[in-house]
Amino acid sequence: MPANIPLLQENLSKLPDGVGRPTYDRTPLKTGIVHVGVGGFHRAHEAYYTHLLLEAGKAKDWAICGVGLREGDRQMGEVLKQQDFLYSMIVRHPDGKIETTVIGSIVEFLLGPDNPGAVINRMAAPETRIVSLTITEGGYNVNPATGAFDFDNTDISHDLEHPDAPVTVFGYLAAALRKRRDEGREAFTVQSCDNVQHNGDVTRRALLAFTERLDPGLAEWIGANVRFPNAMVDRITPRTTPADTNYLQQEFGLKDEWPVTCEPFMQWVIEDDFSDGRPAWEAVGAQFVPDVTPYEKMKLRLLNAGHSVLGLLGAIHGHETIDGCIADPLFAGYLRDFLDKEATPVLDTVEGIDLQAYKDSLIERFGNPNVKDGLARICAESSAKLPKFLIETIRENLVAGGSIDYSALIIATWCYYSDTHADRFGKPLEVIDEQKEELQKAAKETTEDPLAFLRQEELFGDLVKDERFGSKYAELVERLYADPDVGVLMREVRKGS
Ligand code: CS2
Repeated sequence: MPANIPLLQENLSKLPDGVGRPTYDRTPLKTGIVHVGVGGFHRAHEAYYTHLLLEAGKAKDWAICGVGLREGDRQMGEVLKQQDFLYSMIVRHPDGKIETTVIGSIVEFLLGPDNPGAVINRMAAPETRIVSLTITEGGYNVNPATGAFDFDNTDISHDLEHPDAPVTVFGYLAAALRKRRDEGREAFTVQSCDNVQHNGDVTRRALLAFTERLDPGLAEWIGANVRFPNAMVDRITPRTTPADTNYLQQEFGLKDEWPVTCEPFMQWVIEDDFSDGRPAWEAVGAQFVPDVTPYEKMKLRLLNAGHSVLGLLGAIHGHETIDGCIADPLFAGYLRDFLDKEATPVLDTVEGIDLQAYKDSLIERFGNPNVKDGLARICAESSAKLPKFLIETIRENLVAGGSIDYSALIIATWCYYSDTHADRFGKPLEVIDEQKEELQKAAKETTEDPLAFLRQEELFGDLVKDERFGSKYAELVERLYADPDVGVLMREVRKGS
């Protein structure tokens, strides 16, 4: 395809038939949602649900203003701006079918570091009724073991001292909500879209802890007026690669600087608890339920934990993607056993949810050979993920006398990975983690003290004191350090169970 069509509103009509595009008029849309953290996931999930609703003519007041709070968000803002805030979503099916759609629900983007006041004003504007968040598991600034808000964070101290020029999401939310209160407006809903159990409650507690220090009167107003719906969010969204941009170029002559690619599956289960109205997302597949607990627990402890299982073991073994792991019977078998023998027994059974079928579908989704989900993305920020995805499962199995061997090997592998930053052949691995240095320091002591990694209280609480877990972990980590061929240990764990 020789043409080279830059992605722009005025070029939409020039795109070949194979590309879906907004058929709604974007000009009169009102911005009802301000979203903090515009990455792949937001663009493949909330922004897509909202796009579908705009297509159905049901969301004219709910277009999205993207917000970045970090310097690292600048590039996304620039690309979106340059493309009239349009981007392509490439959905890759397991049978090779690919669907491409240009999404039009984002209509604006603001970067906090450039102009904090503009972000505060946008959030405080009368038409804004929801501020939604994908700020990652680690973004809630709470101690993973105790759940307490971390006031030692220097950015939080900054925001307490400079409430009109904040840098953290809590500073922004507090400033915008204060403005709304002072100007006599309704509060907006704060809607978390992160993989955190009871993500709404966690956001609420964090924001209240912060504002109580800042301004107790405001905290009281927030407590009484702001709603924080809990939600389970799901769609596997790998990092965009040059293969994605090249695909659009070659197939359609379309030049999009930053498309998003994802699997066909998507799910969004939300508690219907909004301060000032919401889009009718149920019309395009979202589920509104009174209590999201069973859904989120199931998803975090099966899907997300399952990802970490494959990510950590697979990285050390030398695999590169999730589908590559599933194609290896040892890994597919280990994952299924972990899900059946350790994750499932401590999940509540829920009427209407068939856990066996859910697990079957997970393995199918992970195995999608066209979604090349890199293990580096999965392993990134494990220190924020594992306390939420895996460590609770271990703790509950210890109480119930259940199996813990599969999990012990995963933690041992995490230790090895944090120490060596290399796979079993010595090939360097990309390690991205806010706690990278602390993790490595603790892991390095393993040869002297096999339990050193487990002694990190912030991550593991008092797990190290459990004799059964400690001795299994110590045995596995020592063997892994002696011979990092993790496959041997995986086979043994499976045999022993
Ligand atoms: C992944 C998630 O971050 C991770 O490790 O497990 O990003 C996962 O792909 C999504 O939660 C799927 O909904």
